Amino acid sequence: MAEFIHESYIPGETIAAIATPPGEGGVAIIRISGNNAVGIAEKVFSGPVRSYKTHTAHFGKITDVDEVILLPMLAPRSYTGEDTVEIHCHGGSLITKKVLQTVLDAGARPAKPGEFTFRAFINGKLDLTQAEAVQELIHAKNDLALHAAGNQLSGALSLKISSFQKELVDIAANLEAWVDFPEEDLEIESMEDLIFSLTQIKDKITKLITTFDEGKIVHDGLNLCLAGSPNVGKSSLMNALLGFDRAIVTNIAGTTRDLLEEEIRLAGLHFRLIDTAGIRKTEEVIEKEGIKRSKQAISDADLILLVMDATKPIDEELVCSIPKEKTILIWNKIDLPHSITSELDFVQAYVSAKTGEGLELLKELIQKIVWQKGVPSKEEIVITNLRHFQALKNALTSLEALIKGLKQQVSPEFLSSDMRNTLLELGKILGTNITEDILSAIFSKFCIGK
Ligand SMILES: Nc1nc2c(ncn2[C@@H]2O[C@H](COP(=O)(O)OP(=O)(O)O)[C@@H](O)[C@H]2O)c(=O)[nH]1
Ligand SMILES: [Mg+2]
Repeated sequence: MAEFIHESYIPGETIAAIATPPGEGGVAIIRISGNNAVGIAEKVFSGPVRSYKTHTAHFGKITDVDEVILLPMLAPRSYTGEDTVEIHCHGGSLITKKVLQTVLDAGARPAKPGEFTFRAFINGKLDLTQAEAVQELIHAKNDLALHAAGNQLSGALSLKISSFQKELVDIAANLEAWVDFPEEDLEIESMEDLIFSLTQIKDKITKLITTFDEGKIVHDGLNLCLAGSPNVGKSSLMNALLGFDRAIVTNIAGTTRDLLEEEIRLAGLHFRLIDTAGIRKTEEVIEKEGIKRSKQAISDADLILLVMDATKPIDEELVCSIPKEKTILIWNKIDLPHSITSELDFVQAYVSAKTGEGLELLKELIQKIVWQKGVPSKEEIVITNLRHFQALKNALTSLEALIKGLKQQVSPEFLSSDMRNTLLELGKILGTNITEDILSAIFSKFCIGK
């Protein structure tokens, strides 16, 4: 079991790690943070590190290892809020490890995954949503995810949550006064005001919660599944959409037997494009299993690309089995003489995987349909994190109980306990009132050096 960060956390203890990804590159960065970062850097570096001004770069040597640039960033103006020194060395994996070892030998402790960001959080440089945003920024797979993470890092979500908290605290003050002096009956008028204000906050929280569906599209991407009879050109279309030959294409029916998955970016979003085995009746064992998987992929898909061979009659049974609401019916092979006569109640597109004709229109159509599902605008604050979603839902449940209780004039103690729970759940999002193991679980998802 992974050791929790907080269990070994000693404030100010100096830690070090390689902050750049493993492998070879132009430059690699070793990061040192803690009370003794400067002292340790001075031990291993050829120059007088203690005399350097903060945020200045210095060329010199790490004894017997490498020529480097050294960059001190002193507290509190650093990522962690502690004294930090970065050593930029040549990006060979052996050099990098040796520089790190030299630093460790001089007295630093190896940092745990996420420990730099953990310290930034502990030292108040970032609240929890911002710390989580760092992680999301690193792993963002599309423009919108990048933007959402950037928004969150700049504190937009925190601001929104703390504005809810502030409004609630104001109301709580009224409520507590009433709890303390119940003999002074709350006037009906102020009671109605309270309910009104609480309902407004409730509506805002509800609105934020509903962004989670969009947030999931941004964060996780969507499944696009290519389906259809054998030999209609599903694999050819996969390759054409990707722009390289990922799937094997032959004129033999039953070529694709397993699911093939590849990531594709369209219009600022990312999709998992899944090619499937063509659906037909068969007794062949491998193909049969392939078809079973195709059917599963079709039912899991967010959007089905049902491919038809425009030169052939359609397989009515297959077409009827596909859910229309989440499907684009694609007539392929329109470079050949074809006849598309049937009246089908599907959104349709006409392409040639061979010549590329119609592909741009198809991409636009996919975009349009996905957008209708609700893709957030860049300005909108969306919830992309399950932890935030759950805390907001819990906050909403308590808030609803509070409003109901007020309306039914239940005993004041219940009201203040609902109020406290609402505030507690909102606080969890920002990282106040949060247990240490939850904290560690969040930060342990980070990479070492972050
Ligand atoms: N003329 C023409 N042939 C195509 C087109 N798309 C696929 N094919 C051919 O149709 C055959 C089956 O293609 P494939 O992609 O393997 O179909 P799948 O079984 O649905 O994956 C191959 O011989 C392809 O070259 C197209 O748009 N035009
Ligand atoms: Mg195929």
